[in-house]
Amino acid sequence: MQKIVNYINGKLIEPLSGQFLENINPAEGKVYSLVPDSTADDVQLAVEAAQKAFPAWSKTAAEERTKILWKIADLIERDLDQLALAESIDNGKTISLAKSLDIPRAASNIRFYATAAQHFASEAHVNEEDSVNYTTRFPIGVVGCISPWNLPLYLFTWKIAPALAAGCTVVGKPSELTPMTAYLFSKLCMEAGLPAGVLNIVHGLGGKAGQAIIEHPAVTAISFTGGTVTGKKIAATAAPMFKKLSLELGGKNPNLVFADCDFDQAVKNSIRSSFTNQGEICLCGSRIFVEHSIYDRFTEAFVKQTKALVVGDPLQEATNLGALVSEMHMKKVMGYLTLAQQEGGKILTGGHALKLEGHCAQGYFMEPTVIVGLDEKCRTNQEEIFGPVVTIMPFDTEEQAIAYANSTPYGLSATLWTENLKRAHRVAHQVKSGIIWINCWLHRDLRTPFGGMKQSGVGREGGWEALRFFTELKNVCVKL
Ligand code: TXE
Repeated sequence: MQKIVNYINGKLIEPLSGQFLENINPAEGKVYSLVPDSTADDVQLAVEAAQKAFPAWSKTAAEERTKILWKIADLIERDLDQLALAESIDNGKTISLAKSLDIPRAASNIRFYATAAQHFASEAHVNEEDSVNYTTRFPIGVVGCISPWNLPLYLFTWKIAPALAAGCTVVGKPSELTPMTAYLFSKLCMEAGLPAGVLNIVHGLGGKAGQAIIEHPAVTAISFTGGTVTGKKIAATAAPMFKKLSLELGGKNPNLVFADCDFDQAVKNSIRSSFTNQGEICLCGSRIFVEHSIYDRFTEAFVKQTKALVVGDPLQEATNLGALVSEMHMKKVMGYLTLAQQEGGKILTGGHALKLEGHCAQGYFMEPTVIVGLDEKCRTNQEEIFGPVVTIMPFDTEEQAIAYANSTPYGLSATLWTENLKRAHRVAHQVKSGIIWINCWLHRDLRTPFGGMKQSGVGREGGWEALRFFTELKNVCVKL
């Protein structure tokens, strides 16, 4: 059985305890590899390596950092097929999505920050009368980057690329449910000549290895993506230690469809924003609000297209939805279907677990599910389900649509469908979300700030924001 190991101080090593956890292929429901059950001792080794590497890496010329990161991106592209296959097996996502989205985006993340390192500049404030201030930024030190299971290599690289570009050294921890591509990535970093200790990857459980990273006094900043409950716990540990925190947490995103939309585009893209990656994307639009006059027509077309989606073996190119990430997660998602019905919801399509044939017979598959008949306040519409489940509800006025959109504790993203330009801007300004997409979804420009309001997080990733996060400011005032 394949053993994943930690990447510490430039070497691939087993956890000090010798203990491993089972890593399951969710499409087969079977253990297929072992992942280190790392402890605080492994984290200690990783932090020491990162501390040792920090002085040299933080002083390495930006141009040199660019060259190494660029090489890593080249290697990801060279190994695209192998990495996509590994991601699909580890997570249950379709191979087609891993090939078209996850792995290409991992390479883009690295390339984007490889070049950004050279364009990051200081500010100056000149007082004509008597002084000049200049504000410099220094890499903040050893940082912790903790990522989730839904977009494994995509989100892991989204954090470590700006950290490394800024001159920080990193202790990273991918999700214990999807560790494989981060392990393959560590080999690429070695091949690209990343100096020892600059990036360290410690595998293991969140409450053990993850918590040890958060608690370590030498880790100065934490960039975390995951559930809101975990985010609260991390904030409670890190805040009294005055660590810098970037938290990208859950979402319960509204998708507002106005009667004046481009109907076909709205339906087609709402299917994407509902069910891409089995609905396991924090940006998925799980609450669809449709203007009354087109509600019946939209619902009918949406259900028809949902029924046409193929749930199946993630390794088949024709599959639209693969397996959910774990048995536990599938039980959680299925539990919400029971709740939705108790709350008075009617399932128009889906609602069942699926038993596939052949090697996927024991996998965690379920039908994409559409629910109607619920109000915006019920638990089904307030809590993050994080699976292929959406609700559709009608609204009458623009004000009502905005109120519904803002009715949850979350504020990550929102999607609007309307051909009325004034309305689009008016609504965009009133919806309390960090990201608004008008007539599109998951249309990303890596320069833009990424993150949420309210319980969807603290801080923003992306563009300069991430480089600012991984650096510390110093203002120097010179009296003329
Ligand atoms: O995430 P966790 P889980 C949501 C989604 C999902 C729920 C739980 O609703 O059902 O979160 O998923 C590490 N200290 N999202 O349990 O636990 C953990 O090992 C330090 C939304 O998988 O938040 C993993 O590496 N680290 C989300 C990472 O945190 C800790 C994507 C995320 O795990 C830790 C995924 C601790 N105390 C789930 N506890 C999104 N917004 O994209 C856990 N971890």
